[in-house]
Amino acid sequence: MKRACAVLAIVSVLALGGFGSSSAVAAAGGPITTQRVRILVFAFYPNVFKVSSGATVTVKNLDWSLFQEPHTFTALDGSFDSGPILATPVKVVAPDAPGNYQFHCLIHPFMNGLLVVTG
Ligand SMILES: [Cu+2]
Repeated sequence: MKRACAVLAIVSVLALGGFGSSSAVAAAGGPITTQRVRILVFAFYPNVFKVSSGATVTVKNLDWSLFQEPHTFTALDGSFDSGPILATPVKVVAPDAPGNYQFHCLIHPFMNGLLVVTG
């Protein structure tokens, strides 16, 4: 029970903005060319985010060190697929075409989110 509480506390901290901040350029209204995504306890942080077309999304799997659990960052329509993410972060290039791209983990489809690509 103590362990479960500790994990929940970590998730809460991360969900409240520990990860996923966009670049300073984005804050000024310019293109969002990079985005960091973390996977922790079978969830993406952030799980809804916006980038410019062709942006680089770097996905780090923190569950690898916790559980030796692989994950993927994969568009439902096949537009992008990280392949298995283990200890080393994987870079994925966002699609060129603006639109909404639902994504999930191929291994754990209940892990999901939405990537919004702008022009
Ligand atoms: Cu997974």
